[in-house]
Amino acid sequence: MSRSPRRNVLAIVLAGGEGKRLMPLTADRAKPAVPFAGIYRLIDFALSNVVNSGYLKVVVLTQYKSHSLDRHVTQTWRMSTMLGNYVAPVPAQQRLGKRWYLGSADAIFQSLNLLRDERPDYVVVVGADHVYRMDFSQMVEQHVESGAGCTVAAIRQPIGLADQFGVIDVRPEDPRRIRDFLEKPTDPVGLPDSPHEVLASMGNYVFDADALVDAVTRDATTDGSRHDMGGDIVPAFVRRDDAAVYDYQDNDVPGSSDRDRGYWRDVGTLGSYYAAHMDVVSPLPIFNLYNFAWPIFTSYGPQPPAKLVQGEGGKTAEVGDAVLSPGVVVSGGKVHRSVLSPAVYVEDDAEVSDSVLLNGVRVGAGAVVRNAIIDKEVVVPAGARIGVDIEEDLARGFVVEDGLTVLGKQQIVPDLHHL
Ligand code: ADQ
Repeated sequence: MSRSPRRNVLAIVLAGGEGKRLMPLTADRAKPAVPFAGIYRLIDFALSNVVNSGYLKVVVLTQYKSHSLDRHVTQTWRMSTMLGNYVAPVPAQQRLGKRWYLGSADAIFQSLNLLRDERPDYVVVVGADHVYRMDFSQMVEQHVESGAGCTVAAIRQPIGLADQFGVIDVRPEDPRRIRDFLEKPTDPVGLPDSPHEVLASMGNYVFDADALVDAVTRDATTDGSRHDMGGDIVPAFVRRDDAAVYDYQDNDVPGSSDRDRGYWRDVGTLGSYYAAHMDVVSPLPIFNLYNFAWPIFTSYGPQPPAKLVQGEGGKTAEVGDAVLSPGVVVSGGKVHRSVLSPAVYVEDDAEVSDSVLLNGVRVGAGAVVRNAIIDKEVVVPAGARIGVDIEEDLARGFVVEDGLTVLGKQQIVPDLHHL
């Protein structure tokens, strides 16, 4: 937990994102509610970071398909942790006309009453769809020292990904000041010392509270604004030469090892979502979920322990390099390099490899699942094959992307012979 001086900080977690590129996983849930590593939801990482940083006044701004997100935030963060009274989900309030939030800045504008009530000196604004550990109090200290009205957290990313991020250009004479900020540029320029990389915004910001209120209020009546934190608010601070950058590499989270210090994954696509899971599965995990000095809080309901048992045919379950959640049963099947979420059932002679199975997926006897992401409660019938033959997968209407076969929640697996 953070040991920095106590400051009057309100944390705002932006959790209204749609996550179109994660379809079909976001068909029924907001991106921050997408499950991760078996027992977590993406939002648990942002909320755990906020709370471990010592900030107990937290609001979560939700909108798009927020039902399962609200339920998770309420169950995990209001009821099952000691922090319950502090974390409040705030649905789109439609205070200002009958509309939902336009962009992330409008979400804050529509919730300005929360700032008036809490009267913070500083506001930490964070996204809810990344996997990482970060002590925001270290960023707040640098923000206070810098005297800037806005500080943006930054990390180096490959230049090929620049069109997914806000790209930061710093002053050569003062590398902590932002000279230019381009939201998702299509013709990025690499860093002087590393032309294949850019300095990307992590979508996490610290503001002087007054400066944030001014900025989102002014933005609300600005013609042509998309009312977006990265697209409109940060550039406005930069134009006034009032924006600083915080280098994530300077962040020192208690309990981090050399291997996972500086780990940050934007899990915005199916490929990156899958890759982040493989980081957790790897025998020496690149992202360490066992850092109890900086716990990631969650809840997953009343599940019994995971169990590996002999199948009916007497075969022993074979499991290696796998993450098993509570409620999992592997009965004589084989599981390798995979994440099994709560209540996944793998029957006799079934084989699951290089895959991510979400809650309650059932893999029938003798079925084969490879290179797949399978959403909640899908039943893979006995003997079926998924991720083995792309033509077969396409013929059955499955999403095939980034070399992965992806099935949506409760999607039916048709019998190939009846197509
Ligand atoms: P994006 O992630 O593309 O880029 P956005 O879609 O606005 O930006 O999402 C940012 C966060 O705000 C997410 O957590 C999302 O869930 C949430 N959000 C979006 N619209 C919202 C709304 N109307 N109400 C509440 N929450 C909302 C941003 C920055 C880039 C930066 C990347 C880092 O704009 O500059 O590089 O994040 O991933």
